[in-house]
Amino acid sequence: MKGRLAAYWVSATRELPGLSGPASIWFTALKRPPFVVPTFFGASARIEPESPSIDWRGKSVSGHWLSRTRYPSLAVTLALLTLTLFAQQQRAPTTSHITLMNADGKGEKVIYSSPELFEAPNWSPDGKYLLLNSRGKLWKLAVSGGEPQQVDTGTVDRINNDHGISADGKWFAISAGQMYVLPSTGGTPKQVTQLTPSYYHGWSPDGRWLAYCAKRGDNFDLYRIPVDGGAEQRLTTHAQYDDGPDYTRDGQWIYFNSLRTGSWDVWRIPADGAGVDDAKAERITSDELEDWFPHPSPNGRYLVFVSFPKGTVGHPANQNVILRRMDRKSGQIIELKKLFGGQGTINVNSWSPDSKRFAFVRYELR
Ligand SMILES: [Ca+2]
Ligand SMILES: [Ca+2]
Repeated sequence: MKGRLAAYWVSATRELPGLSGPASIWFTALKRPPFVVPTFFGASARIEPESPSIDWRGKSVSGHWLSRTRYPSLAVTLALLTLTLFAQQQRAPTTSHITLMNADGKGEKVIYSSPELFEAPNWSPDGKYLLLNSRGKLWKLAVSGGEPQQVDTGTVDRINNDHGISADGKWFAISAGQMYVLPSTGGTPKQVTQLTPSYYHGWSPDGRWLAYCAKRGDNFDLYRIPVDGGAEQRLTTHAQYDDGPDYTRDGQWIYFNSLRTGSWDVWRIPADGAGVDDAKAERITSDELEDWFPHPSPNGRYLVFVSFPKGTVGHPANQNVILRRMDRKSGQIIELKKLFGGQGTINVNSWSPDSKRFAFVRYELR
């Protein structure tokens, strides 16, 4: 097989840095894997032999979906793509405005603006700081302002925007291919999952479980796993894409977003799973907007989520989106703010512990 010319098709099925829609490239290679090729979107792809698969899909460190097909499939080869540069460096130059807002949409306050890409604030349980990711690292930013302080995450970098804080404030969960837990004072992360991709989204209020989105086979579903490690438990089985699980503070429910009706909507399931054929899954929103990342407020009253225009694929960056709020009792939905953002704006729970405010990031092209 040495020297056989092979053509590879590399495509992004979700957002790419600086691009708003799917993109793809062709390249050819005259050698056997492993080798590294540059891609037009600025990162490089590492091609490795592994199994007789002709399709491969994975999630880069910055949350960008990539897939690959070898064509023609003359040999047994698997392409394994690894972004070796921080993809956010290739994203269109944007300013990140880390912003606080009252639960009623008023009182907007930017506490920090940066030419760097900052994403996905969590509000600490003591109310004092936000936890964000930037450049593959983890950062604390005091709610009172000042400069972000980097968190020591040992040898784990390429941390994406799926992170969170335990209810007692002592631990962080991060996603960097696998999920890890580390002390909130910084330190060596302990790997929790055994399979990738696994994207943290919620920490059960009793501290025992991490809920996450994972692709196993061809299906994206919700899973949970004991924080101390162990076997993962599947919570949904529907063939369509499910993402963004977040717990209610009473521990009863997991809210998430799903494409199972053909439009991204908010759904919920009991915290221990949707049951046979997802029979216990309840649809919560049902309009034509594409709703992502519902976050229950600690007092149980509201859900805040981000809505993309109808037909938006995935949760790309640099979109005109709407932060919306549902009253969980009445079901009424109101618009809190139209903004430029999407990916990075509110991927994980960002409510203040007193439920009076929440944090988000909006972006501005430079
Ligand atoms: Ca699914
Ligand atoms: Ca919808």
